Amino acid sequence: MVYEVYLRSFADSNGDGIGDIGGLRARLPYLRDLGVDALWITPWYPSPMADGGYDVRDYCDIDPCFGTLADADALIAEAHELGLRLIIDLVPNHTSEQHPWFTAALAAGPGAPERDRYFFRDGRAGGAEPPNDWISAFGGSAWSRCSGPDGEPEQWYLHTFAPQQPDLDWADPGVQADFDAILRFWLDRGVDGLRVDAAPAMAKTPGLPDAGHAPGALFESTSWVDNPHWDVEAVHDVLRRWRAIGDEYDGERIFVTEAVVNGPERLSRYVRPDEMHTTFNFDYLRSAWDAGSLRTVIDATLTALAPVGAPATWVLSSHDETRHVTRFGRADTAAATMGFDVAAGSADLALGLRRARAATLLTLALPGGAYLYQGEELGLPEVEDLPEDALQDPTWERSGHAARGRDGCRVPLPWSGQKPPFGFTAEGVRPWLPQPGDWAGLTVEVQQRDPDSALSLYRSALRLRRSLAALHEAPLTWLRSEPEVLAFARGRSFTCVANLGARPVALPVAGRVVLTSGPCPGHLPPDTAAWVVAGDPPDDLPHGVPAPVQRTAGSLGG
Ligand code: TEU
Ligand code: CA
Repeated sequence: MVYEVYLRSFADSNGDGIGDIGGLRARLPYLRDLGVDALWITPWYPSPMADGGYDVRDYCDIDPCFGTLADADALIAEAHELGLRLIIDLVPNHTSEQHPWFTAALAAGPGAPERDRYFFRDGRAGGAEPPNDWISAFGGSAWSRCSGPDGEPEQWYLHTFAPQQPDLDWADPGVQADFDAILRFWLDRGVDGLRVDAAPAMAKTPGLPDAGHAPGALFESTSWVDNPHWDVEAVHDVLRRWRAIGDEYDGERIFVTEAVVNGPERLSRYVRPDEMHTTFNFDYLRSAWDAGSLRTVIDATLTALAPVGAPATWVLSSHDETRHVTRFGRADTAAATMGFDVAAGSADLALGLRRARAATLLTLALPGGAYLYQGEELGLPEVEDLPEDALQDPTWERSGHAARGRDGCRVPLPWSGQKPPFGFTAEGVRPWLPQPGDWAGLTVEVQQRDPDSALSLYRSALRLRRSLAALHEAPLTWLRSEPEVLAFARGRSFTCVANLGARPVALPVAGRVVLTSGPCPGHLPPDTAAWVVAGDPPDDLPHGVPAPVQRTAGSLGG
């Protein structure tokens, strides 16, 4: 299980209100105790932070607000000592507008070779209109116009994300060679893997033809077919090149791509044997809380990955998505894109939490790897009422204030205490995003004492997941169940049952219940999941599995 650390919001060690490497180092034992195998850390490079660090000014250093290279080295060493592997975030599609490559390209002027690293083009309509109809993931055109030294408007440059994030042209040999060196820089320092940001953006159809986007179209890449700026075949040349580099290193160095593409078959292409090891499964994240949809996604995922032999991944939340406690508490439980779900309506958080707990047991029982986003283990909801003047995500401005963006899932974690900053930073310091005043009951301090807390559930589930051999290797087999129930076996000894319907159901399998996501008074209530093992429970039943008989080792449904 890989734990996503959104560094700015994890823990602050120096009292500036921004999470940092020191804060993470201090909390590594917490992550080990949670049962994490590896950490993925969001970008920590020097950055003007126009997009939370996904706008990189220097790929081979650490931003002073996060620490130093020496801190990074210490983190890698300490994580390894605790048996935790470390995956860093590589942002190859675009740099910061302040990267020396881009400032040099701007200064060199139209036609200069410095501009070949990026996409500079003349505008249409005598220069006044963007070169084509491509759109930005944060809203609006994907092109911005630059001005010359005299202030006169000149060429346009491409940015799939914010204007502060100009796209690199990966057909350029210099770009390719420089990133080879960047990969080696970090692999040499001992990182165990790289998460490849926005991988489908890394190739464009030559000639940059129009995509045919309708006016006002959103960046809905899951529905695009033959799009000239997303999921273009040449992306895979880059991935193969990197895989070859990773394979030169000792130990297991892994790559995981972030690729929001059109369905499992397209996704499976990112994990062919000579490409990446794994890729995030956004179809699972986007699925509604609905047995039929989830079952379809699970089957389609496993079917598409089988021929390429890559393990599946399962993910419910990330720093880009509405937290799933909130999502599952809404009338429409499917995920929207990057905070473009402002009209989604209010959420019943008690319902959302019940479903989120059930979803955790479902997710952790599926074959393959799971990703957990920080705070998910605390059952944190999306913070939907951040004051407008606190919002920092470029989506907010780029959408003309139509979408609040992703800040609501990035609020700093509550560790301890009764009021903000809840141990995230020094007492009296304002975290970079304000925390809700009513999170005292959600802190790590409170939850680790409560056997019924979300944190205790995650610890128990992760502990069991390690100890139950069936959850490591055995394939998934669906069991006969009511349509609104998901029931599957892993091998002969383990079953997961989740009731997504509105009525209680009898547990459709015999065996001993080793963990449930909520109270199970003789049956499986709505929005509840259970893990059942054949025969005796394993000797090392997780500590943290609470005493109430109906929740553990009781036999459900007779
Ligand atoms: O996200 C970008 C990305 O590829 C997807 O999130 C996709 O654009 C979206 O779901 C629409 O289909 C990554 C980072 O995770 C995000 O935080 C950054 O803002 C972005 O890249 C730019 O680097
Ligand atoms: Ca700090």
